[in-house]
Amino acid sequence: MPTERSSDSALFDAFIARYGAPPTHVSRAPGRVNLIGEHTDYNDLPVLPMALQREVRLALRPRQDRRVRLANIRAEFRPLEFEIASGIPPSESGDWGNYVKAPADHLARHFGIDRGFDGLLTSDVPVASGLSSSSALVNAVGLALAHLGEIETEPLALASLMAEAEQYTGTRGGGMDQAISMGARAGHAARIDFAPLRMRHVPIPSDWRFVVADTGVRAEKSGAAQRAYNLRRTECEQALEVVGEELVRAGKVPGRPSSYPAVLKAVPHDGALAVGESVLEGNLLKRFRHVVTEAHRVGLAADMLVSADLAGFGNLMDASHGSLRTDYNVSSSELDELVALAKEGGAAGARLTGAGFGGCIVALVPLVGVDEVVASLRDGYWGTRDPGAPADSRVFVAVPSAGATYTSL
Ligand code: NG1
Repeated sequence: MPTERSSDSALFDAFIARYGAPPTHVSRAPGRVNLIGEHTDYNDLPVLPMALQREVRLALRPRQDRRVRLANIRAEFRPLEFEIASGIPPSESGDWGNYVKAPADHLARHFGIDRGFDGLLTSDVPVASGLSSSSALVNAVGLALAHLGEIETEPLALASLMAEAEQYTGTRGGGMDQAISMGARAGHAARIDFAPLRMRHVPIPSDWRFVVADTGVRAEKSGAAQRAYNLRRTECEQALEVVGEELVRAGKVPGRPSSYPAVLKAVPHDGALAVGESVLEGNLLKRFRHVVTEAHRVGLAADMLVSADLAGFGNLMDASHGSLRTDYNVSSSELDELVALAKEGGAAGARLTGAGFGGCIVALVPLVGVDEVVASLRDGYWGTRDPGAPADSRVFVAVPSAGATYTSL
């Protein structure tokens, strides 16, 4: 788990040692923690994440040709070389190189970019932990390629392109991670809506803290977790189709609604749940119920963030976790254990964050209670499992950070 980001000087020294010349630019993109709104983004329903202080940092030097040569400062990630083109052959499933090829392939298709770079990267976003290390990498590389290709785009437009680009890796993800990593504002969370992508920044009250704790169980998006994730998306699409047909039959809409927002416009929240319960069963009903109730919780939570209602926001996080566990079936015994420990330590609310199947939880804690919650998570979970692990990488206080930047050295 890459939990130690190298300092800039160590990164630059290693760059010179590798390529014989100093880097000229740095592209950086943060990971994120999603506060509430899980598995809603690919249904075009809202989310409420914030960017983290943990990030991918890419030092680079432009080339005059189409070649990309890229290495990770950690030797276990094999160096990568390829030519920018539309239709870049993917590396084997799960290889980190696919998160580099994804933006190159997509920007070549859309803008014909043809300028490569030599690069070296470092990251302290834990991999496969629900903190979006993948989109941080896609964004850092995409931002660099967009600059080298002299593409004029707004951050949110580039984020949309990066969300499309990441489909190259085989995960049918939504657009939350690329959007918050590209567009976040320091000190703020953001309510993000989709189709079209919109972002409303909301300041986080000064006495609220979000504590992140890692189960240490990796949810690799190349194997079972990817299949389970993609299956959830398909189930949501199937549920939407059945509910849409029922709305037409009942005369509530003239034609079958093609999206969840269209369903919720025709029959808001309770109405949608009632229709779902009348025509769906089994997993399709469970998935539909999670998605509709979670979207409702996001709306309420964004308002509670504005009114600094800590107890109310915490209750919504608890409800979100319950729904993800029983209706969406993406929690695990380790995630449930961390959630319980956070609550025992005094958290106002706690839930799994990201896709689930392992990874991290996030807990909302009043500033005065942070030490107790952190101690409960560290001692209660990590104390018995892996006492030697660096404490900061397992349980940490999230700092609401700014989005991606590209700078000349
Ligand atoms: P994580 O947990 O970072 O793998 C994934 C998706 C998001 C979103 C969440 C669940 C990608 C890149 N990210 O995030 O779009 O659907 O799961 O809310 O696929």
